[in-house]
Amino acid sequence: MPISRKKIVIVGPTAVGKTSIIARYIVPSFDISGHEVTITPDFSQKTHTFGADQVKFSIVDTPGDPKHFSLASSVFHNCDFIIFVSSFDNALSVESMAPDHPKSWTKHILDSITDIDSIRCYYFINKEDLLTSYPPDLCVDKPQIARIFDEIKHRYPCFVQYHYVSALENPKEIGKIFEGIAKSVTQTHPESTPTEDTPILPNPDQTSVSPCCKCCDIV
Ligand SMILES: Nc1nc2c(ncn2[C@@H]2O[C@H](COP(=O)(O)OP(=O)(O)OP(=O)(O)O)[C@@H](O)[C@H]2O)c(=O)[nH]1
Ligand SMILES: [Mg+2]
Repeated sequence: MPISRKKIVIVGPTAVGKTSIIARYIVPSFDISGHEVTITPDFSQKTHTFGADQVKFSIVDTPGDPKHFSLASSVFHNCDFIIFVSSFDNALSVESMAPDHPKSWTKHILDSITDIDSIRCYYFINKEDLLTSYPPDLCVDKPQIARIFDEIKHRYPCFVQYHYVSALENPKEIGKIFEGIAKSVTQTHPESTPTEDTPILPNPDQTSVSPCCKCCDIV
């Protein structure tokens, strides 16, 4: 069975929901009611199977609090994907993703990575559920996010897509987005190692790829 092993690192300001997104992706029924500040990188794994192909993700959760976040750590070593996370209720978490922001997350991280050509990045904006329960002026609006994503993608073409998510209300959609990323691995990385008795055949799943969520249609 061809197996691809890929490393995903999740980054972004504190309390935007990085740990919650991962927890709900790994176990959709996971209770995410509290904020337990992540203080050191935390590792989890999940495997996706597409016919005869397997994609094994190692996922690294990182601290968002500047007291604990450190680029000196080796978390980005051999990384394949980086997911940047902001949240709708935190305007600064969105603004600070822009490459020209004085404390830009994208610039800070991506300019420090030497083999950036081998990395693909995604941008998640979490807590979409708050758009319906919070006063609109307390939430970042979607056109602003689209503008900032354009700036990011212009500077860093390694960005693929952005997704509105809600770890609280829609873990299924988060699962689908990760599944879409895994599927892209089987399509773009034919170097995955087949065993002797598994000849490389077209993967039947590849012919039926549909947008993995509603955001895929906009970007
Ligand atoms: N309303 C809402 N709350 C959420 C959502 N996702 C996470 N939260 C809440 O946001 C808070 C912070 O979530 P975490 O996942 O701990 O945030 P984090 O980004 O890992 O924070 P650090 O570890 O400090 O970097 C918690 O109280 C979660 O319950 C969501 O989709 N909607
Ligand atoms: Mg955390």
